[in-house]
Amino acid sequence: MRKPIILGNWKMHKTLGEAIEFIDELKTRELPKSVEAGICAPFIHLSDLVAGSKDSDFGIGAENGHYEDSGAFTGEVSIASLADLGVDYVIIGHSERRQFFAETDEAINKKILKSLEKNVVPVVCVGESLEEREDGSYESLIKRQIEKAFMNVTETDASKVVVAYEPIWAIGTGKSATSKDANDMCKFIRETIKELYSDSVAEAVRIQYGGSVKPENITEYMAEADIDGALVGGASLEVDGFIALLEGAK
Ligand code: G2H
Repeated sequence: MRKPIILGNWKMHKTLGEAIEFIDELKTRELPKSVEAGICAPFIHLSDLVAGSKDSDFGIGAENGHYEDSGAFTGEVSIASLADLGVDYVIIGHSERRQFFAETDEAINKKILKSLEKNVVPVVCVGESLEEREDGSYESLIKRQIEKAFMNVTETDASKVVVAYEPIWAIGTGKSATSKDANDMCKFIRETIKELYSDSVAEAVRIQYGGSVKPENITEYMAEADIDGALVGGASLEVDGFIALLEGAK
């Protein structure tokens, strides 16, 4: 049985004050125990959010991280230092990072390996563009992204990875994939993981859908057999909305 996991991805939203206000409010609310919950926030908020969420029912994640422990990488934050801070998750290879910051499959793989080494749960994003969807190359692309992401990840570690399937054409556009389309791809990802590892790893790995998920459509996605949760941007920015997502996923 895979525990559903709902993660907010705040992207480049909220000031520190707004972020703390959100966490303080969330802590006062009853969250469904059957759903794992987390908020992934900008780097500068993480120290306060980790401290502020102690003894709460939700975790805190980063939206990126560097695979080197330290060094001359101006502007970067190491996964090692995120682990030291007590961060629970790190989003890796989000399409916005692949697209706007030239993040490669090779770098994504190194980040996943580092997160596993440091006991931070990697949430690795894969997904195709509208063009790739329409020209039919999307399955081979997703397969390649998964194979490269999991390179050198051991069988024991593989099931700790969370995969987020986020078709680029559905991100922040209001145009969500149908639950059937999303499930077909999550199933395809699971089959790819099974080919790489085993039945038991494939059955244990949690696969989220992401792209314009909101309280109104979360239940539909969660009803699908291969969708184990969601990575949510816009709809995770308000406490009520975030809780409605958790309720819809239980
Ligand atoms: C996709 C998603 C969060 P949104 O990027 O990762 O954002 O829910 O706003 O489409």
